[in-house]
Amino acid sequence: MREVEQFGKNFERCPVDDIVDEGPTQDAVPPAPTQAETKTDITKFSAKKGKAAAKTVKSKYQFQIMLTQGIPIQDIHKFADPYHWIEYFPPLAKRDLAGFGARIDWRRQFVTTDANPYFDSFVQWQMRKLKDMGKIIFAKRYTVYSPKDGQACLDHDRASGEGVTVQEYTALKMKVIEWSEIAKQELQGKLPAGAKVFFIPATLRPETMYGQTSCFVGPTLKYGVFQVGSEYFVCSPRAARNMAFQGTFPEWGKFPQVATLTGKDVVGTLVNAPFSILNEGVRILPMETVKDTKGTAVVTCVPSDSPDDYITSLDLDKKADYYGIKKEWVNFDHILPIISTPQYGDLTAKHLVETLKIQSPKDTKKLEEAKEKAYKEGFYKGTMIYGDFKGQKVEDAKSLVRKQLIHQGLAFPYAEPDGKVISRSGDECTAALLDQWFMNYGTAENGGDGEWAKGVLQQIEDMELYYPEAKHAFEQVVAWLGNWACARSYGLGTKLPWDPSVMVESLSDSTIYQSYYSFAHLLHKDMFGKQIGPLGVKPEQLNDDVWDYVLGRRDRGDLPQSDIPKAALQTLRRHFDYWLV
Ligand code: ZZB
Repeated sequence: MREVEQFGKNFERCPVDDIVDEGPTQDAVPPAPTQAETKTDITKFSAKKGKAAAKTVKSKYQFQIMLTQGIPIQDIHKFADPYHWIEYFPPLAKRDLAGFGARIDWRRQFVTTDANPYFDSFVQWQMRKLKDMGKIIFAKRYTVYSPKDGQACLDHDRASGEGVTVQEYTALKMKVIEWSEIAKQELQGKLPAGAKVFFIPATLRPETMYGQTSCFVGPTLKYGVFQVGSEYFVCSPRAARNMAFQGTFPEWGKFPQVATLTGKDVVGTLVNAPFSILNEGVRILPMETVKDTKGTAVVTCVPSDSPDDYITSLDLDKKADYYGIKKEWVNFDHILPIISTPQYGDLTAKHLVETLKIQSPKDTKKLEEAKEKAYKEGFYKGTMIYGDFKGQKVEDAKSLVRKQLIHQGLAFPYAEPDGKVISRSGDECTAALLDQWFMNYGTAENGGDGEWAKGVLQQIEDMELYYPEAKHAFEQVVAWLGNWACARSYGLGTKLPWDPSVMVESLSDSTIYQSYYSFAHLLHKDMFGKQIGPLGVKPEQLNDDVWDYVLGRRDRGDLPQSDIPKAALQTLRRHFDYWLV
């Protein structure tokens, strides 16, 4: 629809530069794994191959993808109507399946969504049933979101970034005590007198905050000073844009920027580091490897547990003059043991930097390895040896320290997509905190009540599978699945029965749809359910009691209240029962 508006009905206004040649491209290479599975979400399943990866043709726009599928250009605009898709493709699919030699019982064909009123009724029943059972809940959750489209951007709505999910951080509020000289000049007249300004590092390790010795910025990166109510935050504009959709700023989607600063200009600024033993404050220092594509581009420095921070601090300490900083700003002699681990002792970062012989902050490969090891050992085997949760396992202390920080107004939750996601409308997606309907699949660890997951895990346990890895893979999916957003506001689908402004998401209505094949041919003759089938049942006759009966939720003898003849009900039930073991 957007491309038709943009380029005209036959896409005649698409700039020539944007028409790209066909041919294999980088897209053919599976995307790099998103966020190593070694952090807080250590068990997270990350799809390495997907539809996006399988596409071998470099096509910038949807209409170009369709052209490569052989659809004539003058027909493409018709696909702006979602119903055109389900008219257009089924005959082609049938042709190809027949050509392929597949033997298919075409009497049982049906299209899903409300394009077929019989199937629509079946999905509505299923959704009501799940809601009554407490399996569908309404809650606020982080979701990959396209500001341009004004809605969640699920996997199949993405031009790139399939499989990318949301990573949650703790955003720390480091209050400015004294600006560097250059920053002071830069900010003159831009902030009210006595303004409360905070540097906002994003961390995955709130439990290590006791050991902060400084805070890093990328010297060449651009930072914004953003007004957040009566306070001001310093972070990358990209991070501020994410926060704008998470309720951090007073107005949804807005992140007013009052000044711009370059990283090197703020070096030397003294900031308060919440929970740090250095309560007189820590200094902002330069770190070349800070990326502006991750977190807030402000990184708090914990040299006891972060190998990157340890080696950078060591380098800054050794070459203070070269970096134009004062040696005492680095606090290299204030490294605090916070976590004790069986393998790496109580200064994990130092141990790993030394044993892996990491020489400089530029040893990126070895540092990546060290970081992964530090995360794993710290999270699974570490014990707190400092702070309020001394003696407790890091696994438990992590969220307790985070809660404390947030509770005391020293931090707030921050989330972002853990990789770049571009929506089909060409928008770079953010993470947004949205009210949503969810399938309560989650385990206790990943946001659900755990009940459903427990049952599923038991069933997996009881299954005899040919490959033991398959069992493991199933278990991983249960751990990763979390609460699944099951509704969306556009496209095709069955309307959510109690909230018709949204539609059942396309995977959520597919979990038991296979059972529909057992009686589809009895209900309707054509795939759209326009011609009534041999039992003479009309879609409006299919109330919830009837579905309960047909799908085995009532005893065989317990016929539902319905004007469908008894024999027809029993036939439907028998066709379903046939497949039960
Ligand atoms: C404090 C801290 C203490 C961190 C620790 C780590 C560790 P990751 O793991 O690569 O996803 N970080 C955050 N933003 C950036 C950025 N823009 N550029 C470079 N580094 C960044 O990144 C998450 C961690 O990397 C964050 O958590 C932050 O440093 C840093 F003991 O905050 B952390 C083994 C690691 N230990």
